[in-house]
Amino acid sequence: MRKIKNFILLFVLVFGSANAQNAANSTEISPEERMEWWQDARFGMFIHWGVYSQAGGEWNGETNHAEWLQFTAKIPLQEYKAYAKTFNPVKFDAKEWVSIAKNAGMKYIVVTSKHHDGFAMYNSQVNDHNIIKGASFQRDPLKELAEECKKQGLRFCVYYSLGRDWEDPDCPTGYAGNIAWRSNLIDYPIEKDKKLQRYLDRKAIPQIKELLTDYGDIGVMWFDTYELVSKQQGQKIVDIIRELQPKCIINSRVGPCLGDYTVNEQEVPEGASIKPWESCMTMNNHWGYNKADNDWRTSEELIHHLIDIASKGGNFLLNVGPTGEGVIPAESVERLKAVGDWINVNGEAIYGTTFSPFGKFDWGRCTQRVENGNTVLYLSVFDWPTDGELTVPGLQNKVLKYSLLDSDEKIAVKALDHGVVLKLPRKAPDAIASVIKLEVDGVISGQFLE
Ligand code: FHN
Repeated sequence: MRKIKNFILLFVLVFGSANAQNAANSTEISPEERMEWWQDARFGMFIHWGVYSQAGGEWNGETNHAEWLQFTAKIPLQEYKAYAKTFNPVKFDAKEWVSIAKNAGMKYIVVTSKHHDGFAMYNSQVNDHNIIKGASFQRDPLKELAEECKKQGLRFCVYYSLGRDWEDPDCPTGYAGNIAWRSNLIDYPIEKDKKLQRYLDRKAIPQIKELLTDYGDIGVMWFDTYELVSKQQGQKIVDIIRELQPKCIINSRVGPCLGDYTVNEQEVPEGASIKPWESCMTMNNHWGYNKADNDWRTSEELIHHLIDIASKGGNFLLNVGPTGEGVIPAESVERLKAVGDWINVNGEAIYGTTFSPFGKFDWGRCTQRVENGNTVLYLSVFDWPTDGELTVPGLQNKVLKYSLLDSDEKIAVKALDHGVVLKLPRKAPDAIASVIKLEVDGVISGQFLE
């Protein structure tokens, strides 16, 4: 079995681009061509921002709410609509948000166009439950973000809550058999009368079409919580997207067994995968803004997650939850600056690389890039050896070039029977992760972890 996996690994690494080129000559777009920019990008910003953000997690003395505010605080729809009317994020600045993402080394942003509350954060013509007609803001933040992304060279992508919508009367829920578990039973208590197709036809599909028509190139349609959406209903949505924007990537939450890549939420898989995948993660414990939540992941954790995910062939979608005034919390900005400082020096170990041919090392992680028939390995060392020696078990290929990414100090390489040992400076160039670059002869058909 391992020989088959190694062959697939070799084929993907060496011939993937040829396949994309063939497709580029035809009118069809191959999956490899569609995914190319995204797999090279490796790192994006997730933005959970809506009416709920102005509560900062607080409601009637409770402090653990966030983007689920309407549901968890049991707010009747009319009261929520009245609350939405007060939403006026006067400090929102698309240029500032996109600059923060760009300086962090992020290559795309995924922003909530409509979360489970059914409130459109853009100028939707489908109904008045949106930021133009249903709030005080009178501006279209998605339009501003789309334009700013284009100016700064990031891909603009949108999140859409597909199977949960607490504004629409025909949105039943029941993922994994949990009937009505995430439905709005306050305003629409008779679950059995709800017809999902009516909601899809009346609201979801028209809004998906609006987003793919009025906001320029959409890098990814990031669907969430498909709940009772069938594979057939999901496939129809995929077909609509392919028709409107063939290059738009679709994640796996558009329906059962559908989509261009797999989503992992708040976790990093143990092993690598040859298929495209993404881990999305919060910086504290909430997606939407919660002012009481000060349980922040450290910058070191975030940088190690980025490297670990890339070493397994995945993308890292890291979330921010801006305030009701439209400000990204200082704690998030501080961490994103630290990630940006690291990636500014070591980005070539992340962008355009793919999974480690060796799996994980106990001292850190490895990413690789095949160039002109040779392999460039990036060893990201989390635990720098105190004795100045680092063993790379399993590396049998001849080492042609070797250096530190973040230092001019010299290193040495010595071949062993089943790997190499590197002689390193006593002090790590970077306290969080120091990168050693090795160029080796040929392609490595190492072990491949599923
Ligand atoms: O319920 C949502 C949640 O609010 C958040 O949007 C996450 C992001 O992936 N998705 C759902 C939970 O899986």
